[in-house]
Amino acid sequence: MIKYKINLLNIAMAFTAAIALYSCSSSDDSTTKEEDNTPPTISYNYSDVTKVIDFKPAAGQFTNDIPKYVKGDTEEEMKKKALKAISGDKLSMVSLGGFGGYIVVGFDETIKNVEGLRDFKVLGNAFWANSNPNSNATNRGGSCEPGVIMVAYDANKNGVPDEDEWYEIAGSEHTNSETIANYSITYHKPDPNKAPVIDTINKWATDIEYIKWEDNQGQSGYMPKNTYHQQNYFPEWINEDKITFTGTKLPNNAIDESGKGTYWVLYSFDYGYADNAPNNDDESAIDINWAVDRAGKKANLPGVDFIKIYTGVNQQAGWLGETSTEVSGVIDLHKAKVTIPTR
Ligand SMILES: [Ca+2]
Ligand SMILES: [Ca+2]
Ligand SMILES: [Ca+2]
Repeated sequence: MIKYKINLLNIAMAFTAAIALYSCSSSDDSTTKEEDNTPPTISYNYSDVTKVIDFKPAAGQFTNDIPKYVKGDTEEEMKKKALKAISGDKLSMVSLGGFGGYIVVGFDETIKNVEGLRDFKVLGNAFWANSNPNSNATNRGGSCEPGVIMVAYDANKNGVPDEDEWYEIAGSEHTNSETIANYSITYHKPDPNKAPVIDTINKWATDIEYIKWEDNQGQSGYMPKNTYHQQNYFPEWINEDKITFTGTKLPNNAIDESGKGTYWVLYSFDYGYADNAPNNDDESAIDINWAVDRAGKKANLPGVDFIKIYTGVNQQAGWLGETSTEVSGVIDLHKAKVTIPTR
C-alpha cells in the first residue's frame, strides 16, 4: 500500500527526494562555461513571503497540527506561526484543511507581471505517484490537492488588499462545467461529548460522523475522523460554533484506482493551481496574466502584492481523508531569475 499522507515525514522525504533528483539533472559537466545554456537551478528551500495577512483553515485532519495550536493561542498567534512556517527559510508548511480554508500572504516587493512569462510559484507538497495501478491513466497524478489562487495588486497603495483589488487566477478548470462558482460550505464545531460512530468496513475511521457540513448546493455530509490524526479537526482558536467558506469549487480529482479503497490517486489539473504539481514542475508556476474578474474578464494587473490560496475541492479520499491544500511558501520567479514561458 502506498501511504501518501500517512505522516508528514513521508511527504517531506518524498519532497526532498524530488528536489535532489531535479538538482542532479540540472548539472552537466560536459558543457564548457561558454556553451552552458543550463537554466539556473532553483532550490525551493526559501520563500519570498514576508506577511501573513489572514489564516483561516477549514476543518481538517492537519488543522491545529500544521501549524501547531497550543492551548490559548489566538488568531494573531496562529498567523505568526503560519508566517514562521512559510517565510524566509520556510521551516514548515501550513495545511488549509477542507474546501475553502485559506491563507492570505503579502510581500515586501511587488511580484511583477512580465509579459509572456509566468511570474510566481506557490510552493506546496504535491508529488507524483511512483506507480499507478491504472496503466491507462492519461493525466499525471499522485498527491495533488489543488488550491485556488487569488491575487491582489495594491492599486491604492494603502498596504492592504482591499475587496475590490482581488482577482482569481483562471486555471485549467475555470471553464469546466463541473466547476461551481460562489460555492459555499459551513462546517460545524464537533461536540466533544458526542458518541463516535464506528464503521465496520472503513476501519481507518474512528468517527464517520465527526464534523457535520452543509453547502449551498443542497448537499450535506460528515468529515470523518481517522485513526492517524487524533486531535480536534476544527480550528481551536475560532470561538464560533460554525465556520463558512465561499469560493470556486473545482471538480473532484481523487480516484480509487485499486477499486477496493487501498490506492487513491489524486490527479493533477493541467495548470493554474497551488499544491497541484510538484514545486520543480513548470505547471506549478503561475502567470499573473491569468487573473480575471468575477465576470471572467482579464484583470491586466501590473503585478501582485498579495496572494490568497484556498482549498479548491470538497472531497474525501477514503483513508487518506479530506483533500487539503498545503502551502509552504511563494517564490517570485523574476527575482529568482527563473524563466518559464506562459502557456
Ligand atoms: Ca506574466
Ligand atoms: Ca489596497
Ligand atoms: Ca498537499
